[in-house]
Amino acid sequence: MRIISLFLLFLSVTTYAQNAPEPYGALPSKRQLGWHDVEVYGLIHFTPTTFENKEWGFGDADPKTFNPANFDAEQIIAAAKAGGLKGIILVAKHHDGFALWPTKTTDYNITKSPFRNGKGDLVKEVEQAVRKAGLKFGIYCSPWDRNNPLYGTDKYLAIYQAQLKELYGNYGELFMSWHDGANGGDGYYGGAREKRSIDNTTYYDWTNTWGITRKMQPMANIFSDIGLDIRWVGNEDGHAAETNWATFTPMPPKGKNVAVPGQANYPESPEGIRNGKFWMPAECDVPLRKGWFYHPTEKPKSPEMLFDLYLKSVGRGAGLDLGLAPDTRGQLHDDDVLALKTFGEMVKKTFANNLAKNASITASNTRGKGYLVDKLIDNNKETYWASTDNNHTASLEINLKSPKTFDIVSLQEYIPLGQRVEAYNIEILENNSWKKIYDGTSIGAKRLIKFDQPLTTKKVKINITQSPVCITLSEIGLYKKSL
Ligand code: FUL
Ligand code: CA
Repeated sequence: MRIISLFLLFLSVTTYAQNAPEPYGALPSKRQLGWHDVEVYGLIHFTPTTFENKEWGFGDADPKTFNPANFDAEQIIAAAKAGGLKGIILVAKHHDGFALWPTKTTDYNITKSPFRNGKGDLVKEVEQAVRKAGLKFGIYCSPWDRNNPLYGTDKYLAIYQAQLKELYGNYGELFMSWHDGANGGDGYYGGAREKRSIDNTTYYDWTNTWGITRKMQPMANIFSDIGLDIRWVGNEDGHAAETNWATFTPMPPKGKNVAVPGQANYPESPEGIRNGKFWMPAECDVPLRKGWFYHPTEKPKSPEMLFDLYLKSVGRGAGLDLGLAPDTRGQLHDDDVLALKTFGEMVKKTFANNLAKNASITASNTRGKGYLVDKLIDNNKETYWASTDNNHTASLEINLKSPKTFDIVSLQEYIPLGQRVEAYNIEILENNSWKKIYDGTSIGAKRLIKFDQPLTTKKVKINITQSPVCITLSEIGLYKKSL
């Protein structure tokens, strides 16, 4: 009797599609899932500040200084695409206040420059090149404006909001709206040349300002240092902490009751917060060169270094936002083009061949039809293996059939159902016994584990040792770094 019922249970589990696991904790929105797909994107800084060889323009540069000898959006975007970037955010207005589009909101804009004889729209040119290349487009419009005479008064917010409306209304669908936290301080302010401080908890009325974003650009992920859709990782070095949760709870600073941009930097930003209230994955922003703007004496990071940052950002479930700095010609320097190209090839070649793709995998537990182990190596992150509801630990044995040499293990959770795994380890079979080679914590959207030395083995085990609920894994990969 017992045997028969066990057999029937086996039959029903393997033959009939099982229910999907219940989601766990804070979940990503559709908009955020779109952002996770992008993984690596760029942030272009190119304003009069480039021509002043500065990082922060004071807001007093003559618009005539904005005079690129040979601006070429397609050159910049082609280089970005070769680097594997899948999105581009353009700084449409930096702290210096110069608008790169023909705005009605301020005279301090591109029509007052010699660019295209005052008839140009650099935002449009970049947007068109980005779309032509099949990339996603986003906008950065600095709230702090060191040129505007009204900055610091109660009249400025309407100007900032009108700028956002122009940008949201005229350049197609945006994947990101990037809101910087740098706020107030000294500036030109229409000639006043003084210091202006604002109360950043109230001045920008973020609730209503971001209401405009939601209404006009529902698919735009709002980035700010304290999050909303995407949180700042807490440094501008391009990496997340080794344990990295996509969930977060923005907390007001001491003595305040709201958390608003410009106040981040609390210790939790790099790691996120386990069981935080919101899905707010981290963006790791870092300039390709030393500065965000082009400076002739600086050099781009090496492809090796970029690859390392990729492992420590995308490979920790975060996004990599790489600063691109066109030079005074209005193009990326040859050194940058080469660094991007080599980095792009490194990522592409390394991850082209999953050495586990023909493996046979056995799981200590499986939910059943629809969630079988074949889903772990079907190169599709929308399909996943899952354990049954009451199995919160599991072991996956990957039989590679013949010895394979790899130095990167890749794991992905099925994040539409939340971030579930809290601890796992990896073992390889060496001289007929299992040897532990790694102990890990968070997985999330993607976890890339890089080993200093290549490992050769016929069998690998992934042991999920801690999870509050049943497990979902959408992909497992073994790779050998190329180049
Ligand atoms: C910072 C700004 O102050 C920098 O100038 C740059 O735009 C960077 C991306 O964000 O906070
Ligand atoms: Ca899959």
